[in-house]
Amino acid sequence: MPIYLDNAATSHPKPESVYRAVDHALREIGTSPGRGGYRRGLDATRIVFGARESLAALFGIKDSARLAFTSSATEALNLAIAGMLRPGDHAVTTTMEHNSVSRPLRMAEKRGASITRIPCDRSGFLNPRDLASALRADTRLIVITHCSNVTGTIQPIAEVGHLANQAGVPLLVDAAQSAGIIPINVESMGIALLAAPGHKGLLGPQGTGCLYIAEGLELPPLVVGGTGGHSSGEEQPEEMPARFESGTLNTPGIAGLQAGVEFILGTGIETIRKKELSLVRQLLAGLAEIKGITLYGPASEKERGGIVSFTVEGKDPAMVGFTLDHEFGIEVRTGLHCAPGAHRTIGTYPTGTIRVSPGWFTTEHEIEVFLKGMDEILRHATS
Ligand code: ALA
Repeated sequence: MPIYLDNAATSHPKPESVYRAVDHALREIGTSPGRGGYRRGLDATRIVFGARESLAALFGIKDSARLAFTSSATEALNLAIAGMLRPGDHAVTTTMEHNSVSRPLRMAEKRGASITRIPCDRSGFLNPRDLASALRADTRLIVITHCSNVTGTIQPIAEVGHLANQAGVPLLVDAAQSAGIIPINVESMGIALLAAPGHKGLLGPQGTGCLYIAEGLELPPLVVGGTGGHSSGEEQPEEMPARFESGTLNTPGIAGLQAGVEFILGTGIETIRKKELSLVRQLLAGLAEIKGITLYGPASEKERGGIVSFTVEGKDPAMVGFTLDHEFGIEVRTGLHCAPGAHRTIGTYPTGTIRVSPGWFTTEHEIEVFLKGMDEILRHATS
């Protein structure tokens, strides 16, 4: 088996309970949630309800009905950004965002919204003071990634949340690289909208995600249609979460997602974080010893999620990735990682970086093998 170090793209493998939950939902339940009143239909509804409750417990959400399932974090971010911004509105974001934030914002801009993009420092950090001075009377939204998918930089979300609450501006957090990896509490962090993918740190299958929408926030759905209830009405129902869940939900995916979240709750997010920190520390220390490697992002692992990005002097990141795969059986992601602004910020545009992202199932031995591989690649490069 190859050594998989691309958990920032999709976590793999999954806990056994995730595979079992998907299989059970697909094979034994197999029906649509919220539709049939027969017993298996109700079982499908219970799966979806249970998953909502598990996610709410993980993120400190008081009312799980405020959480809508989506097909991805990208869909959740599109729903939140398109729903919150109208022509003439202003939004604030950073230069470290993934395209799943910056492209919906660009689209809103083309429709008449204005966007302020706050430059981050070379380690990828936002200075909350810059954010405070960017807020205007017409600012309707702050959008920020919790953890950069390029550098792993963890932004000061609680501080940003405090500023946002003081200014009365909703804060939308892209938790693509933090959900299931770094503790998140929407209440204490002042998060009004939280977008998360199911297939990364939450250990669920691809094709799953969710959006938390705080009580009192009104936004239109992206997609309307059948919701299982209120069938006689011509208009989309107002109530959560049906308002944002038209069409048959991905029940097997959601069943797997719940099993992933339950695995996290059972293991403890602090335990998961501790293990990732130790692997990231090992990576940072090992790479720092290899001559010709430049590391990006915060120097301390404590200020990072489970991501380490680097470049190799005189070598295209794509070639290093190819060699790691073909000669050492190690899978990493190379290039721009769909976040060109982040690379402009840290100085690695346009070729990007080599990104290593361990996960819960990564071992110290696998990191050692990777470091040895890098050492060999560098020695060949200079011999
Ligand atoms: N956004 C994912 C990544 O960073 C796919 O790789």
